[in-house]
Amino acid sequence: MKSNIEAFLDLVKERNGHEPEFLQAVEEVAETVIPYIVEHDIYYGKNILLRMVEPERVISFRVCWVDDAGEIQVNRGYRIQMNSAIGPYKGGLRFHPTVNMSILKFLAFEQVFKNSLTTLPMGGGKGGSDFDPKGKSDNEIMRFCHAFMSELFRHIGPNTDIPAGDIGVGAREIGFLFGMYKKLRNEFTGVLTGKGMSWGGSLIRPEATGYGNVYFAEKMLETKNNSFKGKDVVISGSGNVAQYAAEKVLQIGGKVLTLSDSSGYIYDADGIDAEKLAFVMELKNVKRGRISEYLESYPNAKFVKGKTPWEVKCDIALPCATQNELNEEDANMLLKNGCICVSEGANMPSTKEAITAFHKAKILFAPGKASNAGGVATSGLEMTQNSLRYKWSREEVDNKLKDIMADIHKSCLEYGKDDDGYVDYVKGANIAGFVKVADAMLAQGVV
Ligand code: NDP
Ligand code: 2IT
Repeated sequence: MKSNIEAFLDLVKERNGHEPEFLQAVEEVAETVIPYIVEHDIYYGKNILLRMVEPERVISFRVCWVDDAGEIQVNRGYRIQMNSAIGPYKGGLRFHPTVNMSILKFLAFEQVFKNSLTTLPMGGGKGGSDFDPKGKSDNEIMRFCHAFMSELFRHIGPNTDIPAGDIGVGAREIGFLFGMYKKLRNEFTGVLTGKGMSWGGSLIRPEATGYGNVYFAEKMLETKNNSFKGKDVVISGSGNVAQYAAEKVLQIGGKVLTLSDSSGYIYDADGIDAEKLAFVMELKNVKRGRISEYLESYPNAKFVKGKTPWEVKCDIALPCATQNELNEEDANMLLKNGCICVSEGANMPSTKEAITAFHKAKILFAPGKASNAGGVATSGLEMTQNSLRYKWSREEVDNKLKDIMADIHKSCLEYGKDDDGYVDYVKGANIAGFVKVADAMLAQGVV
């Protein structure tokens, strides 16, 4: 006879067979949550997980815009409104040529659990476009964002669905999207988060995902009476999450050895210090250059083309670029080199096989839905400030972020401890995230 997990996954595969990333995210949750459901009568037999894997609504739309050469371009826009049991849909927008239904459904599904873990009242959603921002002028970005919002505006709102940034969507894009929303609705509301500081944004939101990931890793290390002090840290990516993860690691005494982008990684054996990080921020955020250009200013470093940084010996690894960027071979290399802690800043950067290797070796491993939740949590704090028409200080927001990351860590311990005392943070995050959403769904009936 098939197990409950197999039967469930067969059904999900039958319906979504062509969506590998979505199936990967669902499988990870099913394997940890179904045994919990089976043991708890209030959840058993209610098809709750089957309801949770079906988006409440999927919106797909055409985005037409004119490029600088006068050519008409056509892209696809999406918004997945996954689950609103505990609050309005909330989650980022990704602009990247790989964006499709599978990627966005995996991200939206993870978002539901992540948002539940933050302790704030936010449902889960995700959206974006297959638009490629690389090499586009500011005017092209603006025209695309305006065209994208000229359809999305009718599906979102400050009490309905509140998008934010993700890969390819940062402060510049949020500005253009907000401008068009405000014009079309004639309303100044907190409909997007990650806004600029002079027009409703929250202090610490730009830093929050990277900082939060490091706060979470600190909590994990504390359980082993350990810390970042004097540790070698390998980071992938060089965008928003990677930059602020690096900044926080430096502030608490770690040494950052690598950063990367989709072309390869840089390895600086002397460490990427605050001055070098400021250079990277200018290079990536203002000049919109490539990470390999780091060598033009710091020729002692090396650039390893076409590879990920997991082959560099380290104590702590922070994958902060994209999904499935760390596979089984990478995991084994990290373990062989003595890595004691992996904390995901990106969404689903480790493959299933890599996670199994970390668990087998019993090292500290945090899944993104727990460790990168600081970004959306601070988005939640931005929404609160918008509703209050008030602004908290940097210190107030940072303290709230720290408290939230500590609470998420506590929830993982509550639900993730194995019999031998090892903490399975994947199990902990999945079950803790599930319980709150499932309770709300049960209370609201079959809708
Ligand atoms: P950015 O667009 O700021 O940066 C993305 C970085 O990842 C870039 O360095 C980019 O390199 C690299 N990257 C993207 N795609 C690939 C790829 N296919 N292979 C290798 N490298 C790649 O995005 P963020 O920093 O905001 O997001 C990074 C990750 O963190 C994503 O998984 C995102 O979902 C997750 N996340 C983001 C949050 C946020 O608040 N921004 C919150 C929680 C999670 P290149 O320039 O070459 O494309
Ligand atoms: O994956 C994520 O949590 C994000 N991209 C941030 C979402 C948000 O609404 O701030």
